[in-house]
Amino acid sequence: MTIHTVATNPFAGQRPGTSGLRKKVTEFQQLGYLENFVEAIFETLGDTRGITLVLGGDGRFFNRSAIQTILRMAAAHGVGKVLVGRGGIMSTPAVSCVIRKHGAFGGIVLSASHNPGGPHGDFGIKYNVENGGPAPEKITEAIYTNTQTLTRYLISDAPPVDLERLGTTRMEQMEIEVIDPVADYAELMARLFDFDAIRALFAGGFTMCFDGMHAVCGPYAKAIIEGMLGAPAGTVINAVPLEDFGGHHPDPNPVNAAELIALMYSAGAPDFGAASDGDGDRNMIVGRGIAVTPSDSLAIIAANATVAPGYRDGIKGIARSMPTSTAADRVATALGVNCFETPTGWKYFGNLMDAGLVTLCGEESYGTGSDHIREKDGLWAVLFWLNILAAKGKTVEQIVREHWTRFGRNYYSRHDYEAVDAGDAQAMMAALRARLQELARCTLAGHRVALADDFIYHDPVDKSVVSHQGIRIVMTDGSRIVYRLSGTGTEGATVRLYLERYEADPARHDFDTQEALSSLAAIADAVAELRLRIGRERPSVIT
Ligand code: VG1
Ligand code: CO
Repeated sequence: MTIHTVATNPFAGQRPGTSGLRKKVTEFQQLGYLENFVEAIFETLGDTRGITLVLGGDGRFFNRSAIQTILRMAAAHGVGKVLVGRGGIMSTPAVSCVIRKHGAFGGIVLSASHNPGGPHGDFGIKYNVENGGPAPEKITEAIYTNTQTLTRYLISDAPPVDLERLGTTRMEQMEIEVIDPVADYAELMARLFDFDAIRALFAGGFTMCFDGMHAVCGPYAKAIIEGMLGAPAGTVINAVPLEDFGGHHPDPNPVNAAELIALMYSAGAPDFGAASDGDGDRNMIVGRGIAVTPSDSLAIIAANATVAPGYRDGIKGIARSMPTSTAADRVATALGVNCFETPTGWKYFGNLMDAGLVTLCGEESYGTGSDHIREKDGLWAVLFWLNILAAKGKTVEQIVREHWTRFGRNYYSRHDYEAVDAGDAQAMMAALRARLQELARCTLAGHRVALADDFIYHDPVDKSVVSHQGIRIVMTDGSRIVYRLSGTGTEGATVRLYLERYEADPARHDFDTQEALSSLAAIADAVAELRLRIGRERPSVIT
């Protein structure tokens, strides 16, 4: 085995977005593309000799070969040990859990999350730091800077490692341990939740369908829900991870998890439905005939948190991303704890959790989690709901309705305009930005504007400041319109429009969400000349 120094030239555009570097597989397959980015990570880390790293991915196409390349580069950089998931598989929350449990220096996650996979799909790579969470902005920016000045990378010519066999091998001086990707994670879940109560629930005939969407969560859900909690075999569907996710979008929302939604709205619906995404950090919660909005799910978990053993002493605080509905804020007020508003992306929650300021975090994009790790956690949210259902003995619908009766309902929806022309999207945002001062004094179709700004986040822990995190127009009655450009897409630009309206009166909790938000949607379109400027008649996805 020899370590080679390979000459290379920088690639443009290797700047990590909301969650790591995401590109088409074909872009990653260019000679040196992956190697350059990994080299930039190692250069950013500084002295990597003797450190322990965790490595795993969501099993999508290119995962295995990327793992072998990264192992050979880690060995060349003198890394002491790499913990790698069997088959190269490890969900994003499990990577976070393993980093923390084994005191690793950091980890590399290979995933493009909810983006489609396969030879013509997407691939992604993300670095996580010592606390188990996504690298903060200053590290991702340093990685990007390093990608722009690279002249060479280091790699060993060692042969491929057998990823199927558990146990330890060596490459150069580096130890490689292939671990069961589920074990540490499952053990953590069993400590957080009342598994006896959930087992009793299933033993009493409670029925559930978990859609693994042929993504990474299948093996985790099988082992925990069917294995440890005794749900009947077949409770987990689409459980085998496939390199192309069976040709589907592994995105757990009512549009992409259509099979599960159809089941949950049918006469033979089970009591509970759930799904997770490509890398296992997102979740969708569905009851019989009712899909729970992610923002509501966060609020409901917060309001009922103490039923779970891991949260028995109460929560320290809540954080939500800015576009996420304010339903959680109302729960925080009732509990007498703080609610923080952060930019989109899980990396902004890490400081708040490390400082002990918050326990629960959530995003409208089907992401919920807590300080048990430093990533959002799909299966965790599903188990939390199971624990709540077991403790309350009520249906999902009863729990949601009772929550609305107590706190009011935040009608909420996100409209995505995908793969639009990037120049048009940026011009639309720039035009809006230029009008913010004027908008802040407006009355729009009967709604008085209380605030119009481009969201700036001041991190209360490390005092860092990030700007341009989304344009928001907040009305005096609390209704909100938010515009953002996605930072995870790989084609053109994706415009996200977020709409929220609060309704306290239980007699008005039964409107169709889109109808309830239609006047706000019309205002949003008019103010931004949205459809006109991006040349689209309607959103590509509504969640
Ligand atoms: C999207 C979501 C954001 C989430 C991010 C990563 O980002 O809106 O809430 O944190 O995906 O999720 P964007 O920039 O496209 O809006 V995942 O499950 O793809 O890691
Ligand atoms: Co994900």
